[in-house]
Amino acid sequence: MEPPRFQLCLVLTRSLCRRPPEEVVEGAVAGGADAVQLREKEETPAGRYAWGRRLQALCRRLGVPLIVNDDLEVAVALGAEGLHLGQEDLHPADARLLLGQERWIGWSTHDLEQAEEAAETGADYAGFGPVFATGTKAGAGRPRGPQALLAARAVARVPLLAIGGIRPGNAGLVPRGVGLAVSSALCAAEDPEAVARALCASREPPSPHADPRGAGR
Ligand code: TZP
Ligand code: MG
Repeated sequence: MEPPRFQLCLVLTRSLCRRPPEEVVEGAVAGGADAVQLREKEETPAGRYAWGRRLQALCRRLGVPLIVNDDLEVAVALGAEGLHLGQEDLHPADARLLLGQERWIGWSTHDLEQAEEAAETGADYAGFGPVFATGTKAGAGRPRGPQALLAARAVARVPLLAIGGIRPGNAGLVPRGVGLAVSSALCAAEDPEAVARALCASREPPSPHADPRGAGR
């Protein structure tokens, strides 16, 4: 399978959502999100699966892939398009044995060594972060910053997704060619579509007619 080149992945946790989660998904996708990750750390596998069924139906209707965080069994049971694993989860090479070649595996990385190693694990893409300070992930550690992301981009041989504290005001600091994975800025938004639109606009080269002072935060 071709590695995924996501522009904006909505990392969806229902407890963070200000609006009904389905509306967050619809808004984010309307604003340019091209993938959804189901991230429900507090759920039981049964609860994750039940929510996953509903979320998957919505993602299919909207035409975006669903990636399941952490839970290989739920990813397999759903037939989700992908599985996202952290450093303390099953190793991507082991997950691959069960998941097969037709599903994407993402791997969270936090330093250059891991970013470089991602391709060897068989991961199809790598997250890198936290780039900025985040309150969403307990123990995420110090922000790595955009410079580290730039260095990670240079050594990773898989597509990279920046994660951690990304919002419209700082997304422009994420280097070109690196996608965005965003949770709270989208989930907690009053208007997820507008936030997604602003995040995606940060991925585009500046228009020659743009106001040089920039727009928005
Ligand atoms: N991994 C590193 S930071 C983070 C994860 C899952 C949380 C991202 O959430 P937010 O709210 O976009 O900072
Ligand atoms: Mg995990």
